[in-house]
Amino acid sequence: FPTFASLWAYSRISLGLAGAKRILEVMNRENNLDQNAAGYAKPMRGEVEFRDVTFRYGEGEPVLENVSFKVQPGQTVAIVGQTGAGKTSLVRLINRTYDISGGRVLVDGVDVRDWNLENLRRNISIIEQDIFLFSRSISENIAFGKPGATQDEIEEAAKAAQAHEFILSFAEGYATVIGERGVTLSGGQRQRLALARAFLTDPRILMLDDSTSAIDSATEDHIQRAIYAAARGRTTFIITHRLSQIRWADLILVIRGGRLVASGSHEDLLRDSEAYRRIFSE
Ligand code: M5T
Ligand code: MG
Repeated sequence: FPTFASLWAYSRISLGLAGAKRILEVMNRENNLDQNAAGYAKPMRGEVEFRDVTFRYGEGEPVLENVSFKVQPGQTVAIVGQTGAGKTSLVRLINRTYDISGGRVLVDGVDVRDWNLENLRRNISIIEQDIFLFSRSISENIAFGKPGATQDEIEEAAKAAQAHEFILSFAEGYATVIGERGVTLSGGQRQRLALARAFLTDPRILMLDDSTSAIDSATEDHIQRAIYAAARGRTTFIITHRLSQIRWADLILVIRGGRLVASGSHEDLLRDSEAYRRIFSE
C-alpha cells in the first residue's frame, strides 16, 4: 500500500507542477501594448485624424492602406463598404485594440500611442458587431461600464436608448436575467442595451459596429432614434448598410479592399462616386 500511495501522490504532484507552470506563465505574461501611464491625460474633445494609415494583422497582407481622413469633434461618420473591406479593423485602431503598422492615428491632435491608455479607452466606447451580454440582470448589464450607477441613472439611460419599454414588458423588468439562465434577446434589443451602456458611460467617441440586418421596420425606427440621441454631442462612427443611418452622417467613408476610395456627404458621393452608388444598387 505505501508503494501504491507514493506512486499516486507522485503523479498528482507532477500534474500539479505542470499546471502551476502554465498558470504562472499566463499570469506573468506582459501585455504587448504600452499602457503609457505617463501619457496624455487631458479631457478628450473627440477630434479624430488618420494620416496615411497602414495596418496588417501580424505579418499578413495589409488590411488597410494609406487611409487618411479627419473628423471634427461631435461629427457623425458613416463607414460603408463590402464585407471584409476593413471597416471593423479601422475603428479598432482608434482605441488601440490594435496598433497601426504605418502612418499615424491622432485624437485631439495627439498620437493615440502618446495617450494615457486608460484615459483614451475610458473616453471611447465601441458597440461591437457581436454584442456581449453577461448572464446577469438587465440592470447589471447596463451598469457594466459604470459600477455603482443608481437605478434612476440606469433607467434614464435605458429610456434614452429606447429600451425602457421592452424591458418593462418582461415580468421582472430590470431584474430580468439574460442569457443561458434567462430570456433570450433579439439583435435589436441587444443593440439597444449596448446603447444604454454607452449613454451611462458618456464617452467622447462612440463607435457602432452594426450587424443586425434582419430587423423589422418598427425596431429599426427605435434603433434609429436611439442612435440619433446617442450621437448628439459626441464624435460618432457608425458602420452600417442602412441608408437611413448613412444619409444624415456629416462624413461618409467608402472603404474598398482596405483603401478609402471616396469620402464626403451623401449628395457628393451619389454624384461623384461609382463605388458608393454600387453599394446601394446591390
Ligand atoms: C478586414 C482580415 C479579414 C479581412 C480584413 C478581425 C480580423 C480581420 N482580418 C484578419 O486577418 N484578422 C482579424 O482578426 O482583415 O476585416 P474587417 O475589418 O473585419 O472587415 P469588415 O468589418 O469591413 O467586414 P464585415 O464583414 O464586418 O462587413 O480580410 O480577413
Ligand atoms: Mg466588421
